[in-house]
Amino acid sequence: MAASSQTTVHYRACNLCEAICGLEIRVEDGDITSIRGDDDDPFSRGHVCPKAVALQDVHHDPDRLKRPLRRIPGENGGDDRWEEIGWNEAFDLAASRLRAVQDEHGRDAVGFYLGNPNVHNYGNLLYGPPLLRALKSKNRFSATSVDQLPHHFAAYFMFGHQLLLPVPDLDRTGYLLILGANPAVSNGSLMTAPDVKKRLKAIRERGGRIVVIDPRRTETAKLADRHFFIRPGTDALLLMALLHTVFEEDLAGSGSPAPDRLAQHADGLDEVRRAAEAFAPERVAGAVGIAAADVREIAREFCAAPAAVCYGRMGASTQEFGALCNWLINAFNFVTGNLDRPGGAMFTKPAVDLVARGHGCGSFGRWKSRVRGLPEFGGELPVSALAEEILTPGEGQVRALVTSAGNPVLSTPNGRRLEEALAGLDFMVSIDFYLNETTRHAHLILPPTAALEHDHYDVVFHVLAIRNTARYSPPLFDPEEGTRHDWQILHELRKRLDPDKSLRARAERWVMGRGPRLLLDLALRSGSTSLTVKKLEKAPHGVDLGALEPCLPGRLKTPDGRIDLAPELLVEDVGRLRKHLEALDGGSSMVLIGRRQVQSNNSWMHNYERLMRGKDRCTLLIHPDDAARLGIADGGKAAVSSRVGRVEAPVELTDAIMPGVVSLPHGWGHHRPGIRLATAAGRPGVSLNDLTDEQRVDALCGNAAFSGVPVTVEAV
Ligand SMILES: Nc1nc2c(c(=O)[nH]1)N[C@H]1C(S)=C(S)[C@@H](COP(=O)(O)OP(=O)(O)OC[C@H]3O[C@@H](n4cnc5c(=O)[nH]c(N)nc54)[C@H](O)[C@@H]3O)O[C@H]1N2
Ligand SMILES: Nc1nc2c(c(=O)[nH]1)N[C@H]1C(S)=C(S)[C@@H](COP(=O)(O)OP(=O)(O)OC[C@H]3O[C@@H](n4cnc5c(=O)[nH]c(N)nc54)[C@H](O)[C@@H]3O)O[C@H]1N2
Ligand code: SF4
Ligand SMILES: [Mo]
Repeated sequence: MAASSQTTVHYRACNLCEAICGLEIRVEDGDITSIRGDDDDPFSRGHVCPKAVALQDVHHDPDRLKRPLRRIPGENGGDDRWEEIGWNEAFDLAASRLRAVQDEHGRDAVGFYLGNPNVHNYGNLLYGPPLLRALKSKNRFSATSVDQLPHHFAAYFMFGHQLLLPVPDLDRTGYLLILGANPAVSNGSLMTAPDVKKRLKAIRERGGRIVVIDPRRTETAKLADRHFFIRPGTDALLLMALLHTVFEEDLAGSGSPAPDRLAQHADGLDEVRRAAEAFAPERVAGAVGIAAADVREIAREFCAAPAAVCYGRMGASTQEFGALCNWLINAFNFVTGNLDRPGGAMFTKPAVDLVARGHGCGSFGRWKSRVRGLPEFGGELPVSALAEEILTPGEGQVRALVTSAGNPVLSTPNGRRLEEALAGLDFMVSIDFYLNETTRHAHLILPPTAALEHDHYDVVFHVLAIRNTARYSPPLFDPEEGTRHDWQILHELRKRLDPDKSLRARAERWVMGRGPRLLLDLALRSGSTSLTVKKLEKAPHGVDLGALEPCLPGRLKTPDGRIDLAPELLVEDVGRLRKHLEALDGGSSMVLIGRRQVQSNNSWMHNYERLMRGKDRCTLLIHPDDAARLGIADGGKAAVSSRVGRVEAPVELTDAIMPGVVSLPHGWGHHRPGIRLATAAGRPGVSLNDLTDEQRVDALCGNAAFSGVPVTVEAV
C-alpha cells in the first residue's frame, strides 16, 4: 500500500484586516498547499485579497522571532547584539524592570503603546486590559489616536457608548456618500463588508448612486457615479454646507424620509440648524474646492433617495476637524431620516455584545497629558504626545515603555522624534514577532505565536459589520514547542505585576490562566444568541445572524436614554471651524496626504516576497500641473519637506490627485538600521510619518491630523 499523503481542509477567518473573509486552507503533510476564499462563507462568499495567502508567508517567515530576545548594547560604539533567553527569565526581567521604574519614579513612568493587530486578536483584547490595570499608569497610548478616535468621540457624546458606531447598510442603501474612505483598497473600515467592491457595484446595479469625496480619484471613486476633489481637511465645512442646504431648502420636510420615528427621542436639532447657518455652500465652496451648485445637488439627491447614507473614514477622521466631521456625519444621517433605518446608518447586534454589556462606554478629559495637556479619551492619551512625554524631564516623565503589536516609529506622526525618544528609555519591552523599526529600540522582545497557531474570534469587527454574523476559527497548527501566545505573555506579565493578592483576584487569575476560549464562551453565552464556541465549531463557514435591524432608542447608552444631536463640546468647537474657514480664504500651500495599497497592511507586511513584486509602490503622486510648475519630471525624484522632516521619493505624475496636493503611502521607511526584515529592507521606501507633524492634532480630541500637512516639494 502506497503511503498516501494526507490532505486536510481547514476553514478559518482571516484576521489581517477588518473584512473577516472566510478562508479555505489546504494542508498536506503539515504544509500549506493553498489558501483561497471560502465559497461557503455566507458573508464573504469566497472573496479574499492578495494578503490572505501571505498568512502562510508570515507563518514560514525566517525573520519571524520565536524566542525572547535581549539586547546587549554594543561596546565602544559597536553594534548592539541580540541574545536569546528563556521565557521565565524574560518574564522576570520585564516585570522586575517595570516594577523598579515604577517604584523609583511613580506609576506613570511606565507607558504603554498598543498597536492595531491587538484588535484583530481576541487574546490580546481579553488579556491586555488586566495588565494595564495592574500597572495603573495614565500614560497609555494606542493606534486609536492615529485612526478612529473621532468616531468613538462622536458616538460617546451622541449615543452614550464609544462603540455605538453607525455602520452604512451597504446592501440596502440607494445612495452612498463617501468622505475620505477607500474601501476598494482598504476592504472597508468601521464597515466590515467582505467583498466590498461587489457590494458597491450592486448599489448601482439596483439603480442607486455612489458619490465619493476625496482629494485623490481613488480606486473607489472609479466605482462611483461621481467623484469630487476636496481640499484636505475641509470636510467639516462641506458637511455643514450639506446640512445648511437641507434646512434652508427644507429637503427633509414632508415627502422625504423625515426622522419621524426618532425625532421624539432626540435633543438638539435646533442647535444643529443654528450651527450650520454660517456655512452656506456659496460661502464654503472656495475653501472646500467643490462648487456650491454641486453641494446643493448632493444634498438634494441624498434626501430624494429612498434610503441614503453618508459614510466617512480615515480621510475625514485623521484631520484637524475629525471630531466635528464625525458628529456632522451622524447629524446629517439623522436629519435626513437615515439613522437607524434600513439602507441608512445602522447599528449591529453582535453575538458578543460589548455595548449591551455596558463595558467601556467611554470617557473624556479625566486627565491630560503632562507636557501639552492633550485630553484622555477612553482611558488613553493621544499618541502624538508620546515622544514629548518621554523626552521632557520632570515628574511623571515616561522612562519605560511596553509596546504590544505596534510599530509607532512608522505609524505615528514625526517618527524621527519618537525614535530619538525610544533610544533614551531606561527600559522598553516589546511584544512582537518582528525586530522592526520600533522593537529594535527595546531591551527585550517577547515574540508571540502567529495567527495560524491560535484560535480566532473577531470580537471587535463583528460589532462593526454590515450584517450580524459570527465565526470561530480553531488553530490550524499546534504552536511550535517553546513558543507562547500573546495572551500567555500578557498573562505571565500580569501575574508578576498585579499587586492584588486577595482570594478573589487569585481565583480570577486562575480562571484566566485557562485561556481565552473559556472567556469567549462565557461572553457568547451571556449574549442574546444561543451560540457557544462548540456550536460555532460545528459551523466552520460561519453563522449568518441576519441583516441589521433598527434598535434605537433601546440601544442608546446616554444617561437620559436620548440621542444628543448637539453635544456641547462639539457645538463649541464650531467657532474654531469658522476661524479656519476665514484663514483658508487667504490661500494655502502644497499639502500632503497618505494612501493605502492592497498588498500592504499598515507597516508590517512588506517582508513577503509575493506582496512586494512589481514596481516601486512608495511613490509621490503629484498633479502634472504642479509638476510642470516645480520642474519635476515623471519617474524623477522629488524632495518633500515639512516642519519636521524631509524625504526623497520617486515621482508619479497623475491627474488623479488634486492640484496642490501630493500623496505618499504610509507604512514604509524600512531603511532604518538594525531591523531584521530582509525583504522589506531590500525595498525600504520612505516613511510618510517622517513628514507628518506631532503638533498637528484635532484640538478637540487630540487625534493625529495626517491630512493636509503643509509641505514644500522640489525636484532633486
Ligand atoms: N500617516 C499615516 N499614518 C498612519 C495611518 C495613515 O493612514 N497615515 N494609518 C494609521 C492607522 S489607521 C493605524 S491602525 C496605525 C497602525 O499602527 P501600528 O499598529 O502601530 O502599526 P502596524 O503597522 O499595524 O504594526 C503592527 C505591529 O504588530 C506586529 N504584529 C502583527 N500581528 C501581531 C500579533 O498577532 N501579535 C503581536 N504581538 N504583534 C503582532 C507587527 O509585527 C507590527 O510590528 O497606523 C496609523 N498611521
Ligand atoms: N490593503 C490595506 N487595507 C487596509 C489597511 C492597509 O494598510 N492596507 N489598513 C487597515 C486599517 S488599520 C484601516 S484604519 C483602514 C482604513 O480604511 P480607509 O479609510 O478606507 O482607507 P484609506 O486609504 O486610509 O482612505 C482614506 C481616504 O481619504 C482620503 N483623504 C485624505 N485626506 C482627506 C480629506 O481631508 N478629506 C477627504 N474627504 N478625504 C481625504 C485619501 O485620499 C484616502 O483615499 O484600512 C484597513 N485596511
Ligand atoms: S480583505 Fe482583509 S480579511 Fe479579506 S483576505 Fe484580505 S486581508 Fe484578509
Ligand atoms: Mo487603522
